[in-house]
This record gives sequence, C-alpha cells and structure tokens, in this order.
Amino acid sequence: MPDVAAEPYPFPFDPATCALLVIDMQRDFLEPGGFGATLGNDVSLLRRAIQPIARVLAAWRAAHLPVLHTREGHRPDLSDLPPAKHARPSGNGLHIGDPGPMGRILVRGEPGHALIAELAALPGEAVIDKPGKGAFYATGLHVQLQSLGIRQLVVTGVTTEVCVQSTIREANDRGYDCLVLSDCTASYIPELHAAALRMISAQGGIFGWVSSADCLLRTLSSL
Ligand code: C5J
Repeated sequence: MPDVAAEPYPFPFDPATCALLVIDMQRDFLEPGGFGATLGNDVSLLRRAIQPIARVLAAWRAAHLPVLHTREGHRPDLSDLPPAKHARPSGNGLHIGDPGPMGRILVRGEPGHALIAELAALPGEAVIDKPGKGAFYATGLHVQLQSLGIRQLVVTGVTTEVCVQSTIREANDRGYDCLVLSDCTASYIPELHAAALRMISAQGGIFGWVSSADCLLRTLSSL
C-alpha cells in the first residue's frame, strides 16, 4: 500500500477504498454577491484552493477513483433551515433565502448554489446536497460511501474550519481515515485555516492527516 507524505506521519493510502470529497466549491462561497460575501467576507481569499483542487481532480479522474462533491444549501421552502441558522445576522442585513445578485441566498437550484465552473461535477459523479456544515448530517453520504466500500477520504474544499473540519469530525466518528490537503482548502480567516489544520493532525492525528496536492499527486502518479 503506498504512503502519502503527511503529518503527523505518512497516510497509508489504499486506492481501492479511498474517495475524493470536494466540499462546497460553490458560487455562494467563492463569488461576490453570495452567502459568503453577505457575511462580510473577502471571497477572493478562497480562490487559491481552485487550481490545486483542479489538479487533484484531474489526476483522480484519470485514475478512475470515486469523486463526491457537496453543496451547502436549503430547500426553496426553507423547511430544512433551522430558525437559529436563519436568524443569524449578516453584515448587510441579508439572510438565507433572501434574493441576492445570484438568486436566493444559499437556496438549492439558484445560480449561487451551483458549483463554480472550474470545478463542475462530471456526469456520474455524486453531488451531495446538505443543509448543514457537516456533509454527513441529514444526507445519504455515509450509505453511499459504504455501498462503494470506502474507508478513506481525501478531503478538499471550503472553508477549512467550517464545512471541511465539520465533515472530517463526522467522518472520523464514523470510522473513516481522512487526509486533508492543506492547499486544497481555504478560509476567509487565514489564521483559522492554520488552526483547523493543526486541530486535525494534533495528538498523533486525532481527526486525521494533513498533506498537500503535490504529495498526493506524486503518490497517484506512482500507482
Ligand atoms: C460556511 C462552508 N463557511 N462551506 N460554509 O458557512 O464552510
């Protein structure tokens, strides 16, 4: 079984049981006028993850390994939006479900809810719609992974300390080994990106391993 150079120690990568997760690379988080911007964030800070993810995706697809994308968003009737999440104030007074420049904010089917064009899903790749931060909450992700025989996840996407970290914690409790690629994730708040990666790999890998796109690509090319 090949290893990926990773902290806190090499990740024992088994391509037969490993899937790539691409978390919430949506217009609502990465483009002006979406949910991320309504919270007062500089959305350009997330764009640094796009090219590294695109490189990993291309190699992963070429190796015919499974890819799953996620999207955070709510049903048009907002029946899956908890009042507490709806009530949170945003910088400019807009809330989830309100009309914005890319359609209703964080609502499924609206232009802002779509994956960014650079990382669009290919036909046959799973796209998991999730109402929460973690990708396992209120979705069929675990059942889908189990049916594919997946036990390891390479995790990419945004934002590091919110949906990426929430998903890794959920995955860890369900028995998955997680490898997060540091340059394939990003945050609006760079110090929280660094802190989240430390939390994941601290204490001998309490939630998982941290590596980089290049390290994973080197391992993939040696398969
Ligand atoms: C946030 C996410 N940050 N995808 N969602 O609200 O990280």
